[in-house]
Amino acid sequence: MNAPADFSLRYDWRVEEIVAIHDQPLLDLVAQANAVHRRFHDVNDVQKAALLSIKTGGCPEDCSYCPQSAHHREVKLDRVDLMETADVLGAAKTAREAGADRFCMGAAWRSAPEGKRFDAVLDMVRGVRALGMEACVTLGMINESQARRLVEAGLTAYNHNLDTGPEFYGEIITTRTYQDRLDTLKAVRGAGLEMCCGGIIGMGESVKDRAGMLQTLASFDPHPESVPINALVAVEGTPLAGRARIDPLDLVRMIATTRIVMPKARVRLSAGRSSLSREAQILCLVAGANSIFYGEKLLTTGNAGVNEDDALFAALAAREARAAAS
Ligand code: SAM
Ligand code: DTB
Ligand code: SF4
Repeated sequence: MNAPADFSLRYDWRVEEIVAIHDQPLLDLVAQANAVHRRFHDVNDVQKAALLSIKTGGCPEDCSYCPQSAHHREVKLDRVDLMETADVLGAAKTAREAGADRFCMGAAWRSAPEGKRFDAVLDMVRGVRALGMEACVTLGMINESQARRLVEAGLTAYNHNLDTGPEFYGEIITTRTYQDRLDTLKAVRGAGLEMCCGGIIGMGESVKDRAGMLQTLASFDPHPESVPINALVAVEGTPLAGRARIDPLDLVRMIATTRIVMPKARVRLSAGRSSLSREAQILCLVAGANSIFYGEKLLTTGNAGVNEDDALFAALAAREARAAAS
């Protein structure tokens, strides 16, 4: 059945409806997602977002996928305290020169601290904005006052992921509840910040769990402005180290479904991209992804190489442009 594309914005999706979208024949799903994508976006606009870990490791949370959790003692990772502002801004400038227009800074905190360290993050945000880039931070939980100060510093968006559906969540994280995450997202939205919120596939969850996460995200009005979809990077020493890599077509299905239920969002093809072929990545873009993390490193793990990404973008360009470049 080739369902006609529905271009309405809905906030009342049911999990069963989302599962039905996700499970339809792949070519129907991709065609439907691409139609929605074309209706709401310029498909040639694929945003490059750079990512930097500004405070690494030693996190008190026990997220079982995460190499930065202090609970996973077998992980080989050097802890690094909050970086100097000048070094962060140097990295942002380099990323801008390489073609990134969004700079995302991640800190391994349970919740954002107060005092000198929070003030330093505000300086980083101001500095990134002064470079003419979008600025996004992910600092763990924040309260309304911190969200307001981030807005005043010019922050574009706050990233805080739901990670998975509400029913599976407790299998992955025990130190912070789903409701804690929703409260942080409420503070983000309440302050007028753009919301960047998504999750991870490949942790052992079912399609219903994936749909449960999308249903929760799509019940925000307005929908999150950006939705990162990560494929698990199974890091040695974490409890999920033994998980098999997902089938790239599962990622395509997840991205297409995200695009259909949240038509206006920037859907970011995030962690796990380095193990995808060029063609699988292009299929993700056809299915509605319109942003990638660009740069050799994610937070602590490797990303697709910049040379490969430049080749990917060259392959996407018009033939005349490709000929001129060669
Ligand atoms: N501590 C902050 C928090 O959790 O909100 C910010 C940093 S945290 C590393 C940001 C997100 O990265 C997580 O919510 C998760 O979705 C993603 N992530 C972390 N480790 C990952 C992994 N091994 N594979 C895929 N995604 C991962
Ligand atoms: C998101 O959803 N993915 C990014 C960003 N938001 C902060 C982080 C991916 C981290 C992958 C594992 C690592 O490199 O440590
Ligand atoms: Fe800490 Fe964030 Fe990693 Fe969880 S995902 S352990 S909160 S850095």
